[in-house]
Amino acid sequence: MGGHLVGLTGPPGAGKSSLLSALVRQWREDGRTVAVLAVDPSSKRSGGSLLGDRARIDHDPKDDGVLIRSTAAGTRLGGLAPPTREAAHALLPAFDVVVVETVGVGQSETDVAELCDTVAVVVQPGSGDTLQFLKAGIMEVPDVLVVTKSDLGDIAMHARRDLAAAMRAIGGAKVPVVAVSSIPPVNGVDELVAALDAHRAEIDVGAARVRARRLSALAEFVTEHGEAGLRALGGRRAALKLLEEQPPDAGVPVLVAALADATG
Ligand SMILES: Nc1nc2c(ncn2[C@@H]2O[C@H](COP(=O)(O)OP(=O)(O)O)[C@@H](O)[C@H]2O)c(=O)[nH]1
Ligand SMILES: [Mg+2]
Repeated sequence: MGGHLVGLTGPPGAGKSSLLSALVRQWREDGRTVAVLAVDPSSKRSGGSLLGDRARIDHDPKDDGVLIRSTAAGTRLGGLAPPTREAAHALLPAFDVVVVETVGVGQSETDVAELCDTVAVVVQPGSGDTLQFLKAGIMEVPDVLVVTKSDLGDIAMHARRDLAAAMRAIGGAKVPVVAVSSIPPVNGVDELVAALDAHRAEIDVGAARVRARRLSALAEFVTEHGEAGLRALGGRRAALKLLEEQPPDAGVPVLVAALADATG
């Protein structure tokens, strides 16, 4: 079965990279190996200034139990490129935890939710992120919610309370809301690790992986053949059904063959 595929997503500046430094340290202390694929949208725009002051994920470069890679965003706004999905699957047998870190814009949240076993959505307190989050309608995405910068005190506690209330209101009361501080004194990271593990323990990872593989094949097909290709197959739902009738690894060739039938 391999490792645990974790998605970490949230707005720029929310504290994802800083949190990953603390998470990687915690996982290594627990004796787990970790790979991080950081999807970098800034390469599409002028320089890195879009994202302002950004922390790096710091780790011991001599520790071969940790692998950190930056990868470019996909063609769709913020979406995951097929090579990123492939890399995530390829790393899973070799690492105990594989994290895909994305900036939460546009398509990326739903892509990450499709790919990963467990998705943590990160918001920072007092930034209007909470409100954004409610408006954006991505509340089905998180398996765990993380409020960062808990060292800021009351505003972090308020954000935590508001998010918990919002989740209860949509029937998501069982989604834990964890507050963390990633700067010393680091706080809440062990609680977050426990929440991620608890989620993994309660899902059917095998079924999630099969579904993720099929959705990856679908995304790859759309990258190659466009929305027109998808329409020729009768739409997204019909294309997914074609994949579901085949073994999990049948993948893109199934759709390409169906496209040839449909257009030939
Ligand atoms: N006070 C405080 N600042 C933090 C914390 N985590 C991150 N930051 C700061 O928030 C800014 C953005 O953090 P970064 O990790 O780069 O966010 P990312 O864009 O989501 O990866 C940086 O200046 C960090 O030093 C925290 O727990 N407490
Ligand atoms: Mg970052």
